[in-house]
Amino acid sequence: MSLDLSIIIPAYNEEDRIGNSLSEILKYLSNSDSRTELIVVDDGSSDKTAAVAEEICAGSPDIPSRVIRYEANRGKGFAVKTGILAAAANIALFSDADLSTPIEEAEKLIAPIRNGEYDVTFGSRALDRSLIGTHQPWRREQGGKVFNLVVRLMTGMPFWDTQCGFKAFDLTKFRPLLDVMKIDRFGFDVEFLYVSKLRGLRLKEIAVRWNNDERSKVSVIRDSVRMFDEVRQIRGNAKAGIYGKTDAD
Ligand SMILES: Nc1nc2c(ncn2[C@@H]2O[C@H](COP(=O)(O)OP(=O)(O)O)[C@@H](O)[C@H]2O)c(=O)[nH]1
Ligand SMILES: [Mg+2]
Repeated sequence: MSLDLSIIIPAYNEEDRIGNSLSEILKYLSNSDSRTELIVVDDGSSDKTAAVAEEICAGSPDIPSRVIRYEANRGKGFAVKTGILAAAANIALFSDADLSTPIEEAEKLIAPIRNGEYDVTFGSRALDRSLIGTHQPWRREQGGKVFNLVVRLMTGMPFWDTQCGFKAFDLTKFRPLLDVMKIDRFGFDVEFLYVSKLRGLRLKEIAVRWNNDERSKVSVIRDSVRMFDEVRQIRGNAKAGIYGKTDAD
């Protein structure tokens, strides 16, 4: 049976949240006629994330699912890339393990890819702020705006929210680009979008609902410093020609 969609959930120390989220996704899938597989990537968790995920998945044997696990924590970017390499469908969606963007929003991202209109679609909290129910803490939200401004200035990309944990890809076009992707932690989203754009894929930022779950795993200081450094690396890689050339070059 061929699959229409692979849903990828990167997960790091998510034993408290992932059970509910996977149950919701499985319920959503059992009510839809899309043939979808669910791939959980346990990013070197030190808790029972993988065991919880396996147990929930085993409860829905009709829906193809698997849990991939590796021992060392490598970062969300590495986890998402691992999921993309394992995906069997031609379209993949990744979502944060806390479902801050409800899984019902998936169709907004997938339909434009299925229709052949776009190659990469990504959720945005900046285009229609009325869709945000629970906001991130004030500092985090302001930090996010500053980060996106820096991304715009440093990469020239015209997007307003590169960091929402809800993105979809035409894998026939996107998977070949993974070879040049270098960023393994939270800056990976910027590299995904930057390289996709550079290599001529069609990108679309799409307003989605968002209800922040306050049990964040992000360490504001450590992860912000890393993310700014990753954006700097992306710019350096671009200048060094690591991402390949555009037609204009
Ligand atoms: N913090 C963190 N999250 C990771 C890592 N690898 C994968 N993730 C996943 O990245 C997603 C976003 O994390 P979350 O704490 O919800 O971020 P926030 O909502 O932006 O504060 C979740 O699905 C995490 O489980 C990692 O190394 N560190
Ligand atoms: Mg979250």
